[in-house]
Amino acid sequence: MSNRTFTMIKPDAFSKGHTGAILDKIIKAGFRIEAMKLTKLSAEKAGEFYAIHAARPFYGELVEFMSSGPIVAAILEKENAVADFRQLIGATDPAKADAGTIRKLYAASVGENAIHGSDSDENAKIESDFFFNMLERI
Ligand code: 3AN
Repeated sequence: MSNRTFTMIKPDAFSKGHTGAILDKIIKAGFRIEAMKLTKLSAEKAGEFYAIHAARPFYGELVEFMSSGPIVAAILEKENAVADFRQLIGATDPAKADAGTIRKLYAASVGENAIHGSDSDENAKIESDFFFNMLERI
């Protein structure tokens, strides 16, 4: 699964109409879209996806936000995908994100931060499998 990462355009960025601009940046940065879907997480599914953060004080807020509206989920392919994509999206807190990164451009706060990117090859595979089956990959 190396050379692949998983992303979600989060409900804040989707509802503000940033999906097209964000996908354009991702493609221009050299990522190939291997699978993609517009979907909406139930609170139960969002809770499952973020189960690793269940003990964190912001977990309830995170689950509520991630199930509040449509998201775009995708599997992306590129050499060194996980690290390169984390660089493209910028720091979790948009105030600390580098100029030109997706979070700097489109995120409002650490909670509503526009986009998700897997933090390891292992999590990229787990997260991709959470959203997509084999037949949905191109
Ligand atoms: P990243 O998404 O950059 O890997 P994580 O894994 O630390 O960041 O956090 C996962 C998600 O939890 C973040 N994308 C963000 O939406 C949310 N989050 C992280 N820290 C906070 C916080 N202090 N308050 C609210 N939400 C947070």
